[in-house]
Amino acid sequence: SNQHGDKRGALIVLEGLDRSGKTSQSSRLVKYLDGLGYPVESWRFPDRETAVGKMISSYLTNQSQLDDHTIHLLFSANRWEKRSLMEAKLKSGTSLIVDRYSYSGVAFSSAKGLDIEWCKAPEVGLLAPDLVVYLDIPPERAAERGGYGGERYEQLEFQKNVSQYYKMLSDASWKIVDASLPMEDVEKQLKEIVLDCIVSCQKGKSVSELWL
Ligand code: NYM
Repeated sequence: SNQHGDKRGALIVLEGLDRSGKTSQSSRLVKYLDGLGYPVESWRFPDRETAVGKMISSYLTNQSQLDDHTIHLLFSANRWEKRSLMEAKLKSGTSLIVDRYSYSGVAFSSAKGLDIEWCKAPEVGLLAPDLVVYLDIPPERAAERGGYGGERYEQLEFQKNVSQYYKMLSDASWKIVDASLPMEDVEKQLKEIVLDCIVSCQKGKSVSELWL
């Protein structure tokens, strides 16, 4: 039993290309849900604070070089090291809004040419999201948004390739939001979709595992 009457939290993942607005939208969502009195936390992957996360961060900022398979497994390990805390939070009634998850892992590595099934394998057994929201934006539009920050992967041609892999990974359960709309419109749609999910998880839907 937990302090929220045994109601579990929802695992909600935001996915999308770089500069699709995930980070701004996730902080708006957390403020909104918090205001409504729902226990909620904002998470992101990679989590650059852990030892593994520091290796990932140094790779992304071009301070280190790693084989494509190696960095893929580090991204996955970075999710595995958070799995038990994630489960505990959900069970205690806290919902998590997660900026990127396994879908980023598979889409970005597959876009480099790694086999998609090989990429999915280390994700098997991680917690399955209750909801995946895809912030859909044409790669060209995303690239126009104040430019990229200069990290690895932040290049138009590569992002086009990533978007193809996201399309392959998506299924009918994903909620696709047009992320080229004004921020306020995206925000409004997200609030509705996410609130619905939190309410339905409270009704007792159990937590499942990847890969679905
Ligand atoms: N990325 C992120 C991956 O390649 N694999 C993963 O598993 C995850 C979680 O890292 N370009 C890529 C996508 C981004 C980059 O993410 C860093 P962010 O959201 O910019 O910190």
